[in-house]
Amino acid sequence: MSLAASLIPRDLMPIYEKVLQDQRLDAQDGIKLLESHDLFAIGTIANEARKRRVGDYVYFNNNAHINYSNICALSKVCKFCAFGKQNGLDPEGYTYTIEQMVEKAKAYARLGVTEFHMVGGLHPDMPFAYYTDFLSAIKQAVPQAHLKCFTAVEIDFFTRKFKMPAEEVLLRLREAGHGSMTGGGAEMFHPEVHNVLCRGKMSGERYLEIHRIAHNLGVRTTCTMLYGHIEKPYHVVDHMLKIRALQDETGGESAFIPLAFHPTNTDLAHLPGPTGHYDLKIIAVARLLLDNIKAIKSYWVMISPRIAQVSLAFGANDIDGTVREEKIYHFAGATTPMLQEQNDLLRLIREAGRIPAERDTLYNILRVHDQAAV
Ligand code: V47
Repeated sequence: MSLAASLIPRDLMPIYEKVLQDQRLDAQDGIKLLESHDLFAIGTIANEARKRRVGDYVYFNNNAHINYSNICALSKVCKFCAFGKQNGLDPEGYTYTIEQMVEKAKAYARLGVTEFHMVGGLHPDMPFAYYTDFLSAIKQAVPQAHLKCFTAVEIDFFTRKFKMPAEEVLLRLREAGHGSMTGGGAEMFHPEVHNVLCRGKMSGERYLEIHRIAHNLGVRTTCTMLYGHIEKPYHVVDHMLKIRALQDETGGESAFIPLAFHPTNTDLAHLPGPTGHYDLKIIAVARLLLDNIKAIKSYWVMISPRIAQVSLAFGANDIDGTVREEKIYHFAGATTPMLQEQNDLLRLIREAGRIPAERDTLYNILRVHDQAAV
């Protein structure tokens, strides 16, 4: 028996054997893993799956988040969100002008940023031209940058507000310089959870439909799951398997990012939020169930650089990027930093015994940092 196998308890052994035989796990396997407290065993199985499927590279990129506005028509709907503000009623509400967006983009481009991650609230008043104009103005100012913008929730909002099918919205955004979509807004698909977290918001089915439409147009997306609130293991498994089924169909998801719920300043502030143990378990289960998504991303802003680093031994192979500016999580009281310099990311990855691979948004490798730090 190998050292790894000796760490696996009897009840998880069939799952480990499936991984060794490259067999797909099912819903019951997912629930068994989530119900187990044997984190080392779960991590060992996930790490084995990671090694077999994607090797030793850990991806990161030089990115900057720019949240164009926090004015949101859903600010009273999404109980988990502290970012969205009511139009005209909240002193913390803001909307950047196109000039402000361009200035930010130019300043970040001087720091070597290759990707702008731009999402915002559902602004009830801005015209469609606001979005296409900021895309084209930024693209003109920083032509080399990839504009990873808008969640499925924003795209769905644009279809209703501007009375266009999703295909047309996406094609017009693409003409203006849009590159790919972000994965936010998925929350948790299961109606039992969705109805408590955000009753009245776009459904999980619609999120998946928007992603399907995007993939069919050749627009890549990432996908997410908000965890650590009221969910049970079967809700987590349901969410992941729905994403897996879509990925079987289209192959358009480049990464899965579990988002750790931060309760401060939200309507769910009475909840404690996830622990480090659960963060690691979720990453591991994502690696194991999502056998068709190559990048399982640990978003250090939400789980801290330390847990993100440890998660590299639990199935993760992507540590997001430099980020630089983050509002959604910090409005919810996050105390994590907003910036990790490239050297910080390299150190986290190297100390975990892995190889840092700097990537672009679409996972083309720009540089493998395989030399020791200087
Ligand atoms: O859509 C909102 C979530 C998302 C809270 O695509 C919260 O590569 C935790 O989607 N606690 C935005 N989460 C972040 C996001 C993201 C981040 C990094 C990478 C990518 C990617 C996407 O954050 C929102 C919502 O689902 N969120 N409020 C909160 N209190």
